[in-house]
Amino acid sequence: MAIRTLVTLPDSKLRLVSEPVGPVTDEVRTLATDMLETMYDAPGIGLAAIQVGVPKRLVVVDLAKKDEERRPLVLLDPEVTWTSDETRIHEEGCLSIPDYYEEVERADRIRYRYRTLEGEMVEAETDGILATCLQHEIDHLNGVMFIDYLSRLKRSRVIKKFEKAARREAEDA
Ligand code: K2U
Ligand code: ZN
Repeated sequence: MAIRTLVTLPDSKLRLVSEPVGPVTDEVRTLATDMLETMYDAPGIGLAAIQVGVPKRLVVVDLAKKDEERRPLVLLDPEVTWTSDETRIHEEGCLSIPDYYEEVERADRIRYRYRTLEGEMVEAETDGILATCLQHEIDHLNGVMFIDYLSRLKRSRVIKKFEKAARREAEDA
């Protein structure tokens, strides 16, 4: 078990389109375990493998509150198969864009499909924060981040802010 380093803006790795997971090996199981540990430590309620630098279509989610029993979900090659016309607006953040939150409008309900670590195919429908989180995470697998839904001005400002911070860090190193 290990807490892995989070990839943050402006790292262009976050723009990669991740590859299908393929066979469930011990390496995949260890990655899923490490992703959950990294997510709980952050803390967050979701994490995509690219956020720890691995371009594989693997997502972990756990909506359990701090004082609740953990309910980890590991989704291999997840896909959104249907979205409702109705939308909801939710304030989003991202572990790869620390301390930046903006409202994003997404489908209120979704149907989604994924493979489990045990090799089963699961299809389900959800709404609310799980629907928001899964759309956010599956976007990450396609190199899309929530700032891509903002105005060009807001997006360029936040990217410039992180580019400036990265330059400063490189100069101080
Ligand atoms: O992908 C990530 O960076 C994980 C996000 C997932 C997430 C973003 C927006 C809305 C729901 C889930 C982290 O969990 S960021 C922390 C967070 C938690 C709840 C609401 C907003 C942000
Ligand atoms: Zn994110």
